Amino acid sequence: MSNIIPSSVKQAVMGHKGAKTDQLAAHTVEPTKDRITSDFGTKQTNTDDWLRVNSKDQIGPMLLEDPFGREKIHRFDHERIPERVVHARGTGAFGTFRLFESAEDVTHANVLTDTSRETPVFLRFSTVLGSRGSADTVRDVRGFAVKFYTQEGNWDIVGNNIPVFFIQDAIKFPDLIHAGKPEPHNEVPQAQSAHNNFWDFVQMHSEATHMFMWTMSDRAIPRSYRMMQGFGVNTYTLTNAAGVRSFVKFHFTPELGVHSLVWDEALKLAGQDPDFHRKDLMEAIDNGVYPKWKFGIQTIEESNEDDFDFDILDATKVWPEDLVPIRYIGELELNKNVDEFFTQTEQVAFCTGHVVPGIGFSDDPLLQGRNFSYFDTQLSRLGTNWQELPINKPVCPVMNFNRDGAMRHTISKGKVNYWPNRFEAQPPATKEEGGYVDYPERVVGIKERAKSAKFKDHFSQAQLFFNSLSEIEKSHMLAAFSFELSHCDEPIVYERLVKRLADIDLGLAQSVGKMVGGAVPDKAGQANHGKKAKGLSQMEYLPDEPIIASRRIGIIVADGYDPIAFNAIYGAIQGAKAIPLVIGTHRSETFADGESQSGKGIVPDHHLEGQRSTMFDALFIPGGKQAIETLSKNGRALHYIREAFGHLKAIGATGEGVLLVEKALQLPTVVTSSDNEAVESYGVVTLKSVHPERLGELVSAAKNAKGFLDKFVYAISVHRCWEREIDGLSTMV
Ligand code: HDE
Repeated sequence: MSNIIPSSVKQAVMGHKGAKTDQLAAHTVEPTKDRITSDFGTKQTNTDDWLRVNSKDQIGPMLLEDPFGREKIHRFDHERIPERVVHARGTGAFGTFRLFESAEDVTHANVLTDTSRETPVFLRFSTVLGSRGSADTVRDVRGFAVKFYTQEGNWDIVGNNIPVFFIQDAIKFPDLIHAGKPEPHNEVPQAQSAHNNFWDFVQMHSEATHMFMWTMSDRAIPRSYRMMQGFGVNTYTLTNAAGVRSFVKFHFTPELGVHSLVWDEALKLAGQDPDFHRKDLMEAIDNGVYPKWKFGIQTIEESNEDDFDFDILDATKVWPEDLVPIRYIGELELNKNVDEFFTQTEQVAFCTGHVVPGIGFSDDPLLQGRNFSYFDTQLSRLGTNWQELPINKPVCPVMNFNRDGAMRHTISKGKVNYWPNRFEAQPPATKEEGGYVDYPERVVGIKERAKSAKFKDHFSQAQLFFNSLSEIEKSHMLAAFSFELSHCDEPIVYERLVKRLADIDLGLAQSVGKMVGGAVPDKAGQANHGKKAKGLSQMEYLPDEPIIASRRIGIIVADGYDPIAFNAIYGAIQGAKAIPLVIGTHRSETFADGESQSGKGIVPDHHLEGQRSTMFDALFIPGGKQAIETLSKNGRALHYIREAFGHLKAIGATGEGVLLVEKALQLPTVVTSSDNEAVESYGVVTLKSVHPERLGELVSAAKNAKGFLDKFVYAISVHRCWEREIDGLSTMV
């Protein structure tokens, strides 16, 4: 049942071409049927036995002389390169950036003004703290690094899924990362901020407060890379043709809405499927459900720089959308998976310093440090000539006299390697010819190690963020702090942090304090200003329509399942571009009710022990008397339903399947089934008596729709049934 990709979609995926993919093709080798050779091309007769001196019937010593044996082991010994010092764990894909509105009023960058262009991109998502082999679903910031291969050179936005950062000045980065990474004495814990050192550091650096509020929110446990926002975070600049400069922040907003896992699910997935996010991205692209983001800019004219009560160059602050609206001007789509992980996703090298004419930097003290760091780190990770690696090459011509260095590939002809020279070498380009012109900025000041006064406000926006969250998000934040601080065993760490929370919200500080122990504050440190802002709660980012495209829906069956309900729902899910996956009691042929003699069974995609409920967005149980009798005696099947309910997922059941849900949940208020019509209660959609007409066609999914299918699809599209949590039902199963 697993081949759900229509061939038309497959062709579209395979046929995707672009300037970058064409360029990469020249470096790509297809698998061949050629005989194995050494690295230098000599065919081998035996690749299994090292050359050795044997005596009769007795194995003898191996010879160092064997060049093939040595070559193979030597190549293997040196396969690893240093992992990224942060953001080591990641995954990437190719795509296309399209502009639908010119931003020529603020920039002369062609990539942001020429609406007829399609710019190829490579996007790498990552976690920050974990090593290359760590799990995808840990609580952490996610990297969102985009390389635009523009006709004027590479432009990199090396962003995150959270719009602010922990520190204001790049010089603090090594301390921050040392504090967050595993502790030095025992290399524990992996990929977690839940430890003494992290909370010790961020408490002592009050500028980190705003950001740690975000990492304790659901933003740090995304459901999918495809369902999170991307932010450039730092303040860049744009300059228009008339030479007027604006400050800018970059935004990517996902078409599918912003959704998260629930914490218990994230914890379990880290063990059950550490590659969950990687696989999710590949699966969506393979199925032709291309992830898309709207691309937006917030701009502030240079002359208005001082109009705000925060410094617009401070990366610990957002520019509230009520003050500076986002203008959406383009769209980014991912449409091609990588051909090889190492040479593409691992070797891709992003640098904040890579900008194109019309885009520049500001004096943001974090950005300026980053401009040094990214270039520098590529040297230790990839070596001097990293810019020549196929994935990093621009699609436009490169011409300069940078030469040599280890592993130089390009063969540059000619007698000179300098400019100017006695030949007809071209001078550097003028602005009109597309040359990069640095903005002529007057800089006068005192050389000192200090930042301006506005950088000292560390709590106002942390309060703004907290106040703007929904009650559900706030309760998740309380749970997150409780989890994290309960992993800190030094009272000085959690007591101080609870006290810090009283600078944001006294109620939050008291609730966390009670959970984690130690003194519970009785008065606020800094009074909460009570203000809220638009765009901070992720609940604001739902898709415009009730869509379920790319959602994974598990259909639980056993021998004797009801084929009418099964086929109707399976087909409808496929029609809505979601992914139906059949879960059986085993992965061998399973027969529908009355079909066991016909020999035409289905082979489930998985069995109940192989893939857990955590891997699906919703469950459907089609019923069938014999099937439900079997499943009622199967503890794992009952646990599946209970767990999915606890994780607030939509559950659909028809016929005898309703009895299984009743048995699993033991919550009479939830399964309020009726014989003849579809009923929805707490995201559980049931229909007792199955008739194709009552199942309905998928016409218009909506909460008050009549048919079973419309109701079920709507319940999936809203992502989670929050009412279960609000009414305290999710913890009862
Ligand atoms: Fe990074 N960061 N960073 N960072 N960062 C790296 O560069 C650094 C910061 C971000 O998928 C490193 O190539 C400093 C903010 C992403 O390959 C390194 C500072 C934001 C990635 C580095 C920051 C980021 C990195 C490690 C403080 C969000 C992964 C490997 C001034 C806007 C890129 C590498 C990829 C990677 C330095 C802060 C995002 C060491 C010094 C703020 C998405 O150069």
